[in-house]
Amino acid sequence: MVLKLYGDNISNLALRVAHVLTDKQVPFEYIKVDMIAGKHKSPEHAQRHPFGQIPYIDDDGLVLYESRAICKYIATKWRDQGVQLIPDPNDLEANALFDQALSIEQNNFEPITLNIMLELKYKPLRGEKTDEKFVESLIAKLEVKLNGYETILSKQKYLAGENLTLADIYHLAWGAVLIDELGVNSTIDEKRPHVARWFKNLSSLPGWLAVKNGLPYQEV
Ligand SMILES: N[C@@H](CCC(=O)N[C@@H](CS)C(=O)NCC(=O)O)C(=O)O
Repeated sequence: MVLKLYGDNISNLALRVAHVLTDKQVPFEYIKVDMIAGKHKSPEHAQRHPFGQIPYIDDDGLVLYESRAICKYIATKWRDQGVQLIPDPNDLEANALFDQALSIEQNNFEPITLNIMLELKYKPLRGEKTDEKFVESLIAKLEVKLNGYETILSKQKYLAGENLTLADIYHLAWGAVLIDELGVNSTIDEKRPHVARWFKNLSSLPGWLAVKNGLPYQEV
């Protein structure tokens, strides 16, 4: 049975999973869970995602949520096809550096960029007022974190070493929105040429370009 991805084009995390499925050349059905209509909170979906969120997948009966867990599952199951996104399981050092890079994204990047997104994008969509002072403080925090990124990326091409991994790709979900939609690019500029080179490279990955503006949904 073809893998089903439940998501919505307004969810960048659903697009994260679609990106990885595309890179791994895995055919899938993309099923819309209309977030604006609150469908993700319906009993039907809550049965499959206990937190009433998207994305989640159904791969022949295996229902999996949490976008990073989904992406790792896909990259592992279809290891031998498409773009290689995880290290060789027998390479202890490469896996340690991969785990480190995953942790960097989850602890140093997402908590800040997600909050900037919520303030600048989602609050206005809900008719709420952006807290400009909070955004300023978040951007100041992001600047400091990006100095750490600059140090790492001045020595290697990607966050886990010389090869692209899921850890890099995970930055696109919020990073691309900040830059493409919200114009928060003062943080990624000539002050940090290695971060700029890295992010430009990520933003032009074919898999991301194929999904970033959303995908057609399948009728169910
Ligand atoms: N850590 C989760 C976060 C999932 C998440 O926050 N999804 C958003 C859409 S991008 C959502 O469903 N928000 C609605 C809600 O949390 O009620 C993941 O990576 O999948």
